[in-house]
Formats: sequence, C-alpha cells, structure tokens
Amino acid sequence: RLKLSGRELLCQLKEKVEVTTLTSDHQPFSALAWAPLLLPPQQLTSDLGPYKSCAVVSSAGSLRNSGLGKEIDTHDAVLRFNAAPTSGFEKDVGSKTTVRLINSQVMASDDHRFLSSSLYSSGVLVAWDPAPFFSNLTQWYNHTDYPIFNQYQRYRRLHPQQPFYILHPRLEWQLWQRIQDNMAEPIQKNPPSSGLLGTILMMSLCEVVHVYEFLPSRRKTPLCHYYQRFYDAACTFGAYHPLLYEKNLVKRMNQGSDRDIYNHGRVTLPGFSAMNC
Ligand code: NCC
Repeated sequence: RLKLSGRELLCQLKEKVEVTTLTSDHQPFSALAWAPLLLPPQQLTSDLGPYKSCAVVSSAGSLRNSGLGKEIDTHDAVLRFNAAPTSGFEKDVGSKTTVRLINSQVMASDDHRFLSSSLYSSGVLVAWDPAPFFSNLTQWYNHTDYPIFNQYQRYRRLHPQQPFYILHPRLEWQLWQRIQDNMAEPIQKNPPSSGLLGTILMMSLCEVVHVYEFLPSRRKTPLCHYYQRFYDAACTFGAYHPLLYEKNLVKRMNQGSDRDIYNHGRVTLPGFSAMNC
C-alpha cells in the first residue's frame, strides 16, 4: 500500500469529500410540506464566509488551563461542538462562536434542553446524524439514529431567525472512506466524530484552519471535556467513532510544527480554496 504524503491526503479530501447541506431541492425533502418552509434555501458554503482564518475548538479536557482563549478569538470565525460552553471558560477557549456543530443525540436528549437552553442561541447551527452506511437520503430519513428532523422543525419554529443547517450525510461516509483507504487495518463502520466533520466544514469556508486540542498537547489528560468533571480516556482515543484514525490522518496533514501540537495543541490545515492540487 502506497502511503500518501500530507499534501496528497489534503488533495484527496478536496477532490473526494463534498460539504453539502440539505435544501428542499433534495429528495425526499422536495415532497415534504415542512421542508421548503424550514430548510435554508441555499448551501451553508454559499451563505457563510469565505474567511481568512478559522479556529476549530475541540471539547477536550486538555484545553483546561491552556490560556488559548485570546488566540482563538483572533480568528475570523470559530467553530465549537455540541454542548461546549464559552461562559466561564473564556480564558482557555475564547468567547466567539461563529458556528456550532451538534450531533443529533444532543438535539434529542432531555439533559441538553436543546430547544430552550441559551447555549445554542449564538452563531450558526449545523446538525448531523449518523446515517446508515452509504444510504440515500430517503433511507436515512426513515431510519435516523436520533429524531433529528422532529427536533430540527421544533427548533426552527421556536428560533426562526437563527440560521440552522443540516449536513448531507454523504459527507460522513466519504470522509470515512478517506480514513479507511489510508489505513492498513479495517476500521469500525461508524461515522467520524464531530471533530473531524467540523474541521472539514471549516476547510471549505476558510483559507487557513487552526484546530485546537484535537491532537492532544502536553496537557493531555483523561478529563473528557474542559467543561465537565468526567474522566474517560475513550473521549480522546475513541470507542464508537474511529477517533484514533481520524487523529492519525490529521497528524499527517498538519502543516504546522510538532512543537505547536506539543505546546498549544494546535494543528494548521490549509482551506480547500488555498490548495493547489
Ligand atoms: O465529546 P464531544 O463529541 O462533544 O466532543 C467534540 C469533539 O471534540 C473532540 N474531542 C473531545 C474530547 C476529547 N477528550 N478529545 C477530543 O478530541 C472529538 O473530535 C469530538 O468529536 C461527537 O463527536 O459529537 C461527540 O459527542 C459526544 C456527546 O454526544 C456530546 O458531547 C453531547 O453530550 C459523544 N459522547 C457520548 O456519546 C457519550 C462523543 O462520543 C462524541
């Protein structure tokens, strides 16, 4: 098996992975009464950006005491995940939120109070749901992992002014295929984590993307999230998601130095528009 260079991996991603969001032009949504009223008429990538520099802030416990907040906020756009807060953690993670990427479990579980919590009210929301392996939209619509569409409709009716997109699930499996094709061993058939999905999303909007504490720094810790007292090494290494393989791929694509990873947990990736393939 040929081992691709970082540049080659980046070009593969640019060529083979499509960052698409759902519109009512897609089947089966064209035939559903709610879809043209609630889904955005345009693609996320045509509504947002392009940005010069972007930050992707993982939720890792190693962000604690990082002091990275100021640096993160200097970016033109900042992406955060799921229920990760900024309030009370500004010193370490900053306060700007341009995009929040949430999985369908967060939308559906009672603990997160997705419909009412103010945590979700700033920035652009983007949701995703683990779709069956290479299914079409209709198959997925009938078998979502969590009730993403019910919750989406409810949220949109309560917060009609906030932009809210749903990722086309094709992205999950195109990305999964990039990971599998570049690993020697078979990986679990589960979609990549929000972390990798959000990184690719920002690579399609920005010239340069800095990803924080996706590859752990010297602050590496079994603490799962910077915002919760919960310890589990699987948060960093993965169980359901092929997280270790995702991290291996990002390590190979990193254009920054190993020092940046070690000291700041910082990876530097070029945006798709800035790449010469
Ligand atoms: O934990 P989670 O992810 O919300 O974290 C967002 C992304 O940050 C990266 N991360 C996180 C913690 C850590 N120690 N190291 C990391 O590298 C990962 O890239 C991760 O994707 C998810 O991917 O959506 C996930 O969501 C949680 C959970 O649903 C939400 O936090 C809401 O509570 C999942 N946890 C469980 O299902 C128990 C997690 O597996 C993946």
